[in-house]
Amino acid sequence: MKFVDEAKIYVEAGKGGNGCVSFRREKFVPRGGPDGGDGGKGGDVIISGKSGLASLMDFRYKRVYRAENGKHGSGKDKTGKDGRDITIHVPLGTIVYGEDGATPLCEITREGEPRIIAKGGRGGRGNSRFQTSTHRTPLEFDYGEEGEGRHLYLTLKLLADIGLVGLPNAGKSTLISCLTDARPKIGDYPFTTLRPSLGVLQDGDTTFVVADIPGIIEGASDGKGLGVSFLKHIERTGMLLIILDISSGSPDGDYRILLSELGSYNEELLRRKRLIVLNKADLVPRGDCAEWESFFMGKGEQVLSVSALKRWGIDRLKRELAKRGSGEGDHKAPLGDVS
Ligand SMILES: Nc1nc2c(ncn2[C@@H]2O[C@H](COP(=O)(O)OP(=O)(O)OP(=O)(O)O)[C@@H](O)[C@H]2O)c(=O)[nH]1
Ligand SMILES: [Mg+2]
Repeated sequence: MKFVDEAKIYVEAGKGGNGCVSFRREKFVPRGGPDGGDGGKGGDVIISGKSGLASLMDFRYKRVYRAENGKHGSGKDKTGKDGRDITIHVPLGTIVYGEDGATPLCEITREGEPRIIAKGGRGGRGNSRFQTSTHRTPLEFDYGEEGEGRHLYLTLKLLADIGLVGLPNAGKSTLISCLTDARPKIGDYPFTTLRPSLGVLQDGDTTFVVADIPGIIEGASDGKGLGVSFLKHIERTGMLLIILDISSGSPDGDYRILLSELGSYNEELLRRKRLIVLNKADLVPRGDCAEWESFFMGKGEQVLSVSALKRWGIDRLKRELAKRGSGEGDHKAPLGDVS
């Protein structure tokens, strides 16, 4: 399955209702004046941010969004009803482009903040609007205006505070399910995770959004495995957790591969705050943890050993994240912005 972080949709606002041509018919009033009402306005198509959504998957199944047309005007100067607007809910971090895919129309970064992306057509005027002192039986009316229709191209970069990076099978998904409310699929085979998912880590008053992404292998930046394009989802995180399987036989080699792939994707990721998490500590003798910890500390890294499976060291990890994450506020999404 391909990760869906891009979508093309077509939106069409409602057409305005037509104006009406009508004349009063009343008893004892032989020639009543015009009383054709105006048409109602077509509904707008609105786009709005919604926390809790983490992918553009839904747009794969429904690609066309139409707002309701305005109703036609009618006699007795009755204005047609306005068409209902429709609101398209997109995940926070969605960038909306026009058809060319190059000009961003808007970026949705907050919950709510509805924006009109296609305007409904105006209702047409009924014939009573055309009456003048010399023109008493007007037959003129307007048709309702067409609603705006446009193709949109949506892309999503997840807004996460912390990104989990590791080789396939290192235990990233197991770890995010310990740290947060997310429950991604866990499997004892590589590439269990095919698309990024988000979880919310709550520690006291602090809330972080953590992103679990597919595993990276050597050569991923040249397209091996699932490639590295999903790294865009962690490009804006404030901190990276480098998850190494301590039982793999070569955590140092794994570490080098990961840094090299991260660097090939974007040099800047290497300067990002990071913490090395040595996972699967339950599978090795205790002394090995201490040795690898000092090995990585010798490289100037911050390091912690945990077992995501047995939940060893998880509380300590949470505390570390809370402490570090609160240091620099630049990437930290404010509370209420997160799902
Ligand atoms: N013994 C042990 N096994 C673990 C630990 N953490 C994860 N595992 C196991 O390792 C396997 C892979 O775990 P996942 O969480 O799916 O790994 P992942 O890094 O998300 O893998 P991909 O999504 O394929 O990249 C599963 O069988 C887990 O049960 C741990 O701390 N100790
Ligand atoms: Mg996984």
